[in-house]
Amino acid sequence: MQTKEPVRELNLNKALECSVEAVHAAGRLLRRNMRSTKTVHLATAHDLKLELDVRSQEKIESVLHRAFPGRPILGEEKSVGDITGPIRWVVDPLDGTVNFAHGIPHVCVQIALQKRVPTRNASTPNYQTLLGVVYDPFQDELWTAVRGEPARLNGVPVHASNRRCLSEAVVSVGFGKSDKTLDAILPCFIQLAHTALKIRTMGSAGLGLAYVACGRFDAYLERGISLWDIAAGGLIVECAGGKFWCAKNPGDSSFRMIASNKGLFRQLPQFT
Ligand code: LIP
Repeated sequence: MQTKEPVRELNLNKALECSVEAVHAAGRLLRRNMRSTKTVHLATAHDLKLELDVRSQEKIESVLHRAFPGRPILGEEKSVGDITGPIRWVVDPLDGTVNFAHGIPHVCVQIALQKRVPTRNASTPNYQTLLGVVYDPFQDELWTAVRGEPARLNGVPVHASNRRCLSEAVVSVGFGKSDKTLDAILPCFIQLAHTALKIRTMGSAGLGLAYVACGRFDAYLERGISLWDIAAGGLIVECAGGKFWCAKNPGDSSFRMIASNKGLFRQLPQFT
């Protein structure tokens, strides 16, 4: 059943509660299977898709649909319902799949709630993120944000760092999945390697953004990234007083993005 849910009846508190329940349910599944033999559904030059990506999304879908029947889901593994409608979930059931496949406990589960906003170009609907949840099941760290309210880590308000000098900053860079995005980001990586205190590349965009929000990273940049990788974390960065910028890459559905504290943003390589 597909409902054309009126945006005014959003009940963000209930949406936040069921998002937290969903990421915890998916997190338990990932923790249980961290040391199991992984079934690989797809392997490319710089990426893997696991059966557990699908199982995690199914777990999330069942929680979200129980609370909000018929609300569309734009998910990394599949989409359900009309994802161009007035309201939608955006779900990354396992962000950091290659880390997880290699037993590296640096992964997260992400859920965002978005509403469609007016745009001049009706053929490409525009969305605003109202709510974001990022959960690291191995550190048991839950970042949450509702637009207009403080970002929180395990319920405690967090804020982006206040470092103003790139030479004092820890900057994370994501390398994406294709040679094209690698070639595009490497010049930034080299520039930052010489100018920042340290560079880190960790393999989870959601945690990269969450770390900017709580001041562990001072900035995070990536070129070829999907909406589900950044929707929740981007709002969390903004609600933590940081700066989040993203733009569609020409010719495909990926994004380039820069997240940082307010003081460093202009010192970072700006993506054309
Ligand atoms: C990953 C991102 C990461 C990026 C990887 C991959 P996935 O998401 O979080 O930042 O560099 O290529 O896209 O595929 O593990 O959900």
